[in-house]
Amino acid sequence: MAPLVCRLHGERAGREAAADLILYSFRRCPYAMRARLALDVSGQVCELREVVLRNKPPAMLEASPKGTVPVLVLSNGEVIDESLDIMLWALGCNDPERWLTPESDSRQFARVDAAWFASLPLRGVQSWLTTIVTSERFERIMRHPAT
Ligand SMILES: N[C@@H](CCC(=O)N[C@@H](CS)C(=O)NCC(=O)O)C(=O)O
Repeated sequence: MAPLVCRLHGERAGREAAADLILYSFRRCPYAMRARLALDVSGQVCELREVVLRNKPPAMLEASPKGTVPVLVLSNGEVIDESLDIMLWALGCNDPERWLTPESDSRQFARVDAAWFASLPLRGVQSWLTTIVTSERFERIMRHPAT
């Protein structure tokens, strides 16, 4: 069966022509989530290969023997197997929303102490974060691959 190709940036997800990038991912893995978000915001089109962690595909282990997701395989065969590096690679290609140059780093505490985060005089960051988690993009990168 042809691999499921997910257009991470765009309208559709479905079976399409092969993409230049392959992303081995696990939908609920936070590391894979952040990689998918950065790839999406940067406009990359990936072939999304959802992995069952207890039964990893041999091709993924061949690309990255350490066996964690996400793993991004570039068109030149280069492998990026750390989520932060995938984010930096994607945003280094294209960062239209300026994720690499945020106003403040305090957004990382939003989930740790929500009341404290809400009390900060950072309306721009708060509304930026709300925009992300309520966005169509977030919904898209969290969509179950089977749907
Ligand atoms: N430092 C890695 C951590 C990735 C990671 O630990 N992913 C977990 C899933 S959330 C994983 O693949 N674990 C391997 C396993 O459960 O077999 C990254 O940021 O990409």
